[in-house]
Amino acid sequence: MRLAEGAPVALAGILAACNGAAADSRPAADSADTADTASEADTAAYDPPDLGGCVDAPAGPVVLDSAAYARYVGAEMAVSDPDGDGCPAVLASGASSSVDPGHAATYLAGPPVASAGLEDTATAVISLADPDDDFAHSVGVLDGGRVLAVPSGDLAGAIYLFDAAAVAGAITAASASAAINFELSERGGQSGYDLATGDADGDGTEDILVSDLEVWEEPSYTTRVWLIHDALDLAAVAGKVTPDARLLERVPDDAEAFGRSLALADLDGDGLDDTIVGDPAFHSGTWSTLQRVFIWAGPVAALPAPEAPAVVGAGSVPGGSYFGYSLATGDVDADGYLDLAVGARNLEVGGELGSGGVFVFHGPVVDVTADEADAVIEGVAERWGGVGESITMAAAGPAPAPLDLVTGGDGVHENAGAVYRVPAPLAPRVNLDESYEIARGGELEALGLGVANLGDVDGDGIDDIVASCAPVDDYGALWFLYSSALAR
Ligand SMILES: [Ca+2]
Ligand SMILES: [Ca+2]
Ligand SMILES: [Ca+2]
Ligand SMILES: [Ca+2]
Repeated sequence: MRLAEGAPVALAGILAACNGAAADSRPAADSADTADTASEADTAAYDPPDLGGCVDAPAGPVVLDSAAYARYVGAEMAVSDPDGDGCPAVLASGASSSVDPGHAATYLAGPPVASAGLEDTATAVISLADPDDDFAHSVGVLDGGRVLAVPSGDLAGAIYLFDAAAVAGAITAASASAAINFELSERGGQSGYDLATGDADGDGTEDILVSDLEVWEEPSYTTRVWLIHDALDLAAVAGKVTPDARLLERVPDDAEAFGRSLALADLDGDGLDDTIVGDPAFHSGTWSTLQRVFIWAGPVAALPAPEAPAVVGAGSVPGGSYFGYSLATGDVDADGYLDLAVGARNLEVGGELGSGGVFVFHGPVVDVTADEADAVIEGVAERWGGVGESITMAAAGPAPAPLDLVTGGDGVHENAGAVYRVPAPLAPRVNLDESYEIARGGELEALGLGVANLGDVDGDGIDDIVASCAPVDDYGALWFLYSSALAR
């Protein structure tokens, strides 16, 4: 079933519990009580069609729950197919917490056909964190299959690279084929807060962008982004290497969050990847108006430092909206130019602080402001709803079809969280409501912490989505939102 173009996706009413079975009951006030039994009955009765994909999806979301206290599992996600079977899996980084430390790991899982435990289902678990580590590590994919993982804690300051064939079973730093060092601040911080891969210097090989966020240097937080060239050459060197890494920018005074989001993509349309760094400025003691996205036009080669970058500014978006908190790139309007989506998870909508939203700019994108956005998606008017926490784009049909815009709002419905899918072609202004929901979390589950495009794994021609949730005082989970399953 194709999603109707130009109309809200009529997939509302899907409810699942982070720690329970999926159910397709309406999200009514009493639905939580009946979710488990309804799910079992519906799943048993449903005989899914063979669509020629990797999975025959049962009706409704398929949920992999973590049994460890990994609240932020899936805060960072990448999609890869390390075993080469043609069916992509998700690499989801997780973090432990002070309540139950020692479980920070990156899981390789899915695509599943039934809800299960994440640890039972994962085909690989990469553990790099020290036992006291609080933070997720970033994850990425290089050269189509090799896995990059960036820990914080004792192992911070290096990107560990695992050959695709090695990404199976229990994995530690000792299994890495290489460790690429980057210089950390003496004060540490959230090393590897985000990571992106692409060809920043235009030499035909992939490079790595990695950020080091929340470094406290009196009187404010300092954040840094490193660009590491020639990652594959470095990967060929056994053991630790220190690359030609460069500091893109450091902001010692403004308490910025430079590097909260990163991307490498050709936004100005010259065929060369551009280096994109989001700075939602959320560390300011006062709401900063400096929230923005920087774009260095490729090629960003070796030293000397690049010229002043182009800026996607917040325009009249009020300070404190966290414009630049999240980023996604893709050709949403199918005109051959990549487009940019910028999340502002704290945007005020309908008088409600923190409702959130997403701004979409059609490429070529150079110097623009949010006031010139080609599409504005406003979150549901709910205080701290957080729409724009996460963004991805997803095809609703064979290329070169326009792309749907998918975004998570982990605070909506009083922290149940939800994932929204806005169908292509994007209207200039979209006010999200329940008709755009493709999944909604249960009580305090904070679904929508992360979203990623899995590709079309159920074979119906429509890209499928994986989303993560970070429940309050509970365990995290990954939700697989197959288009063929949600359309019923
Ligand atoms: Ca390169
Ligand atoms: Ca370019
Ligand atoms: Ca475009
Ligand atoms: Ca699909």
